[in-house]
Amino acid sequence: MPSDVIQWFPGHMAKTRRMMKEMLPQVDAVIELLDARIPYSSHNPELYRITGSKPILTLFTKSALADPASTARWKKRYDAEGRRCLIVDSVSGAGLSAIPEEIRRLLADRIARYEEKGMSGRALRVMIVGIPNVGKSSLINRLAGGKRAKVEDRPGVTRDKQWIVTPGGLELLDTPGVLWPKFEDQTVGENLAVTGAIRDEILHTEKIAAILCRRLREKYPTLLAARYKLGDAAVRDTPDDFALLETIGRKRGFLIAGGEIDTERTAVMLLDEFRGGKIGRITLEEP
Ligand SMILES: Nc1nc2c(ncn2[C@@H]2O[C@H](COP(=O)(O)OP(=O)(O)OP(=O)(O)O)[C@@H](O)[C@H]2O)c(=O)[nH]1
Ligand SMILES: [Mg+2]
Repeated sequence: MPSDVIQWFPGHMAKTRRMMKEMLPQVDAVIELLDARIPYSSHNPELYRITGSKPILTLFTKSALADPASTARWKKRYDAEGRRCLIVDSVSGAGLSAIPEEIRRLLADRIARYEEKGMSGRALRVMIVGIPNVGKSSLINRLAGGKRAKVEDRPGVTRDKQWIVTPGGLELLDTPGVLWPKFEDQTVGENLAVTGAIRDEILHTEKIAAILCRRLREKYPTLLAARYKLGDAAVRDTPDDFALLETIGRKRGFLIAGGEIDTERTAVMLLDEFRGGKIGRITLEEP
């Protein structure tokens, strides 16, 4: 992965880690958002160590963009490991109504203790964590009703922590997205780049798009062929990923002076269409 991406992490990472540790004693539970298209790459490997014994609810979010069969496999894996998890989508609203109940179930002991102390009805405080652009603020807005937290389709929108009260008796702590580099694994960096968790300004767009071509060719050749009218054979037999990107550009008529293909424009288009779910419901990694 581009080394400039990795250089970008440390200060930011340390600051958010500090904030998480500082706020942890004030919360009853943590909601971890995983991007259903990349559940492994979007998981913070340090999270369980940082949160210690705090109950965690994992949400596979953006599930409307992910391959439903893959998401079901991920959920099965998490269930088997005894981790609480739900499949949700904050745009369609799918699965969201189960969250407050699941939190209450997770915190049954704590709620009972509050009741013993005559503190029944006390709001449950939940910290929402996840990589940049995964949908933390979108989720909070859906649960709270209305546009309470700022949402944009780029990483790094939420800059500081913010408490938001929901009608369902939850107080949610929005946090800035944070990337946790898994240095040993280049695929993780690629997955984060392709799905939009890393600022596009610091990425080599054509390289990332070529990587996406490869991943789609390997796992979803039929969807790729159908979207760009390539024919299954062309997808299968095109020798290199950059050539495939060029073929897609030619099909779309993205040409520059001299009849050359505008690969930059093709790359931006391909990434946009993938992120917008236009190619199909796609998951890039399996449990
Ligand atoms: N399809 C789909 N899009 C989603 C979902 N959740 C969020 N998005 C989109 O993803 C983009 C980022 O959403 P945010 O809620 O701003 O993400 P965030 O995690 O708060 O991002 P940062 O504050 O930058 O860390 C927006 O374009 C949302 O509309 C989801 O469940 N499904
Ligand atoms: Mg946000």
